[in-house]
Amino acid sequence: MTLLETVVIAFWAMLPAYVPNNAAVLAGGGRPIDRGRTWGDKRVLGDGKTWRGTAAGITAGLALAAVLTLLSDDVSAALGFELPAFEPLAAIGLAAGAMLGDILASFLKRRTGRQRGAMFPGVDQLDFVVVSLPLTALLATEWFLEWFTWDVILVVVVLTPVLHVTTNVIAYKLGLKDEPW
Ligand code: CTP
Ligand code: MG
Ligand code: K
Repeated sequence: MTLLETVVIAFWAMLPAYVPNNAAVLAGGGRPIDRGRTWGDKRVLGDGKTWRGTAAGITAGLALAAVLTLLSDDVSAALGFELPAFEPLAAIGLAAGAMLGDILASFLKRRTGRQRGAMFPGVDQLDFVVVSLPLTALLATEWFLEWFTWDVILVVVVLTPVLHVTTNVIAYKLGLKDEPW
């Protein structure tokens, strides 16, 4: 496999985990998951983690996985190498894992005294990878082992922070997000 092929496979395979964060930003608002509760003198998760944003994020990830699955044969033929179709459990692991990772990151941010919206370098960029990949490995083990080879995982770990920073700066400039991270 060439490096370009590995990058394309990594990006394609991760799209159902990438899009939930962006969908949550667009759809967010309403009731916070922690219902305003605190742990000690700090919020459990904060107002930035809502049911609506989470549901929209997971839905968007699943919908994208379904669309990519329909396109995978044609795109694979056009590119000349195989891209993954998403098994339902793989799609769930990627989309729900991404939202879960983001929620866990907010939990860690509050415990470390960071206000809502504060940045947490490293965690902000990789939280969803750290949860979505193990969850997918658990839910769809054979699919995961077929597609997330070590070289693909390495590309994901390098590529994701770059994409994350880029999309967040764009979302900030468009006025969709309050902070550029
Ligand atoms: N959002 C949401 N539900 C989620 C994730 C995100 O509603 N599960 C929405 C919120 O409106 C949130 C925005 O998307 O403010 C940006 O997401 P994020 O940067 O993850 O949240 P922050 O507001 O920065 O809060 P935190 O410090 O907890 O990350
Ligand atoms: Mg934020
Ligand atoms: K986040």
